[in-house]
This record gives sequence, structure tokens and C-alpha cells, in this order.
Amino acid sequence: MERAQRLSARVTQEGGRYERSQSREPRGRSRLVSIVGPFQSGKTSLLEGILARGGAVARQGSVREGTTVGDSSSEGRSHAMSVEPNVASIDYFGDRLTFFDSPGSIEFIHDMRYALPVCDAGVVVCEADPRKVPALQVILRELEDLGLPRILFLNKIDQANGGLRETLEMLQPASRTPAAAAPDSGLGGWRRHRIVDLALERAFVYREAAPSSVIEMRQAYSRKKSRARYLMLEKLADL
Ligand SMILES: Nc1nc2c(ncn2[C@@H]2O[C@H](COP(=O)(O)OP(=O)(O)O)[C@@H](O)[C@H]2O)c(=O)[nH]1
Ligand SMILES: [Mg+2]
Repeated sequence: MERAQRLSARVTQEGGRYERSQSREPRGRSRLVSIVGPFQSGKTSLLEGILARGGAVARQGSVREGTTVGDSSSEGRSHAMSVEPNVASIDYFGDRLTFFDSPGSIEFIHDMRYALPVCDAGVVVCEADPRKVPALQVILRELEDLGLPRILFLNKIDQANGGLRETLEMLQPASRTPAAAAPDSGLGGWRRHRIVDLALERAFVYREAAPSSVIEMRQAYSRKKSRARYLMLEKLADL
């Protein structure tokens, strides 16, 4: 209970800072996020998507066409794979988010190891492919051992056969902690979604291939949100 209250005070303080800075100017905090995952899972492509949606590049590049911001060395381009880390930033609601996309090939795992201890979080790009689960496990262990907050980003859903539940079950052995799906993250489910960020107490609308916009939280919804936020913090405090 006490831990939940302390946690609540901390996220409220952080949330206040967000609310005061909803512009895209970089005047909030800096966060370093590592993009990791098995070889060829789509890390550099994800970085490209983030840069395009975050307004850092006008047009999203493609690994196949050799037009990405990352992998721009001649060696990277000729192999169509990362041979060194790619680092790039976007400004997101007043915070500067810097992404560190490390090569997934096992020969380059040291690049990931050097960076992880100074990262704030990890995005683990994975595929619904059972052959990639052992490699995913190796990478997740590194993050787990450092206690780094992590989210799985399920990529190549255009090639996936099973549903979300089967995919989670298939990926679960790679993670020591239970993997949970973000609500309504089934195909197409996000398209017109309003999302409530319980931790930072703000609501926004997800728009396909465009920056999200912050919206006002309706009064009626606000009470429900307070309850859900309290339950979430209680749960987190028990972990
Ligand atoms: N079908 C499909 N291919 C993808 C997707 N994302 C990336 N790729 C392809 O997968 C290959 C590896 O992508 P890349 O971003 O270099 O992976 P990385 O090694 O993890 O950085 C490239 O040929 C991409 O075009 C996706 O969502 N679907
Ligand atoms: Mg890459």
C-alpha cells in the first residue's frame, strides 16, 4: 500500500511535467531506448517507422530499397543488414527520445551489451516464428538480468499465421516474466483508437501513419480512469 502511494506520487510528478509540455519542442527529459531483437526481425525498419512518424524524416525509408537512415555505411547497404549501431532521436510530447538500434547478428552482440546498461528501456522486436524463439530468449535474458523495462514489438504480422493468443504462447518460453498483450492490439484494432495513458494521466488518439494527438479526458471517463490507475499501481507495487 505504502509502495503504491509512493509510486503514485512519482508518476503524478512525471505526468505533470508531461501535461505542461504537450508541444513537440524538446524541453522535457531525455530517454534512451534500445531497439534489440534477433537478426532480420525488423529493428532498423522499426527505427525508420519511428523516425517518419516522429517527424524526424519526411519519408519513411526501406531496408530493401537501401533508403533507410540507419545502415547507411556502404557495408551495411551492400549486405542489407546492420553492421554497426544506428542512433537517432525524435521529440515526443516535449521529451527527447533517442533510439539505439543495434545489429542483431550474434557477431555484433557486444554492441548491444555496451549500450544496454545506460538505456532506460528496451523495445524487443520479434516475429511470430518458432525458429526465432531461442535467439529471442538470449536477448531477453540480457535485458532481464539488467532489470531493464522492456516491451515486445511483434513485427512482420503480415506473415504471421496464428492469432495473437497463439503467438504469445509461442513466444512465452523466451521470457522469464509473463508476456501480456496491449489491449486491442489485434490486427487493425488500433486504427481509430483513443488511448488512455494511465501512468501519465493523459488521453490521445492514435492515427494511422500520423502523430498522435492529445485529447481532453472526459469527466465521466475520469473517475473510471482514477480507479483503473489505482489498481494498476497496486499491481505494480506488488511485483
Ligand atoms: N514482410 C515483412 N518484412 C519486413 C517487415 N519489417 C521488416 N521487414 C523486412 O525484413 C528484413 C530485415 O529488416 P531489418 O529492418 O533490416 O531487420 P533488422 O536486422 O532487425 O534490423 C528486410 O528485408 C525488411 O524489408 C514486416 O513488417 N513485414
Ligand atoms: Mg538492423
